[in-house]
Amino acid sequence: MKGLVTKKNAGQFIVDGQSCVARGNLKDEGIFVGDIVEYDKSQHIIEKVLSRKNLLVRPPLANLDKMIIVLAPIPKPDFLLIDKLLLFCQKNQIKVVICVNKCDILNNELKSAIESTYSKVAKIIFVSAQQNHIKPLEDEIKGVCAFAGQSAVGKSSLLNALHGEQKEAIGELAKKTARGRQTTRMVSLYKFGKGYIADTAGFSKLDEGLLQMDERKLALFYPDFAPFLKNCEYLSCTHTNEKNCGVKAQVEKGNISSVRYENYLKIYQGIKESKKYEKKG
Ligand SMILES: Nc1nc2c(ncn2[C@@H]2O[C@H](COP(=O)(O)OP(=O)(O)O)[C@@H](O)[C@H]2O)c(=O)[nH]1
Ligand SMILES: [Mg+2]
Ligand SMILES: [Zn+2]
Repeated sequence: MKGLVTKKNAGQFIVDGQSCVARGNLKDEGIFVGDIVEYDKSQHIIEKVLSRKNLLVRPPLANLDKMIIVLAPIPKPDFLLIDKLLLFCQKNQIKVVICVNKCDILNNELKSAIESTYSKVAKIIFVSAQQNHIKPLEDEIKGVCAFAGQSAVGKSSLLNALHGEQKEAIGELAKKTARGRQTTRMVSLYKFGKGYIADTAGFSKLDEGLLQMDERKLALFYPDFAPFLKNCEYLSCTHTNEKNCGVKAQVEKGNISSVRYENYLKIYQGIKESKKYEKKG
């Protein structure tokens, strides 16, 4: 039988609603929530973990299909963080939707700023957890989904709104070990409509080191730069200081968002610097 791991706790796994343990030759640490496993239904034993399309470390979650990047008018949107999250998803075959929460207090100026920055990059939806206007979000839950975004944008509120009455102890899952040490926060998956949603409000930070990419390849992960890369004079153009750069030309014309481009330069520099640290050890 194949099944999905939806919960993990102290050597116990929930696979398709059944409590299972891992066969002796499998390490518990090698099985994650989100894993598809082969298991013996009658003996409640996990036999094998199938290959994953991605694995996130913090919070620990395998096979993420879609990241819901939440932003809001308050706190002021951190477009650099959003761009890093978008890159991370592009690189790890994770679909994204940009979910603008608190649309009850959203003004037109910010709405158009968000749209002009991201409409060529991702689908944008507008919701309000407070007013229970969450239908556009419900429609996006397919496969394994998880929230990301700055603190206080309303990730927990949206999760609660989705859960409705069947509210779980969201946010209270941090557990102490017997030794009193704080363990990594456990993630669980909850069935929701056609998919699952992770009860995590993680992914609020992302260091360039985590992106683990070659800064010279960075632009290849920008769908909004893609149509113009062929206009660069040099094949090896990094779109930073070169003359006759197709990307820079379109930033000047307003066809590429200058916010996206400025952040591109920061991330480019950030990746270079994170590599210097790695070399120094
Ligand atoms: N006006 C408004 N406030 C909201 C909305 N959703 C959440 N909030 C408020 O935003 C604050 C942060 O919400 P929370 O869910 O804890 O954010 P998280 O840190 O991303 O999990 C709380 O005070 C919520 O009441 C909304 O749709 N509209
Ligand atoms: Mg929260
Ligand atoms: Zn260029």
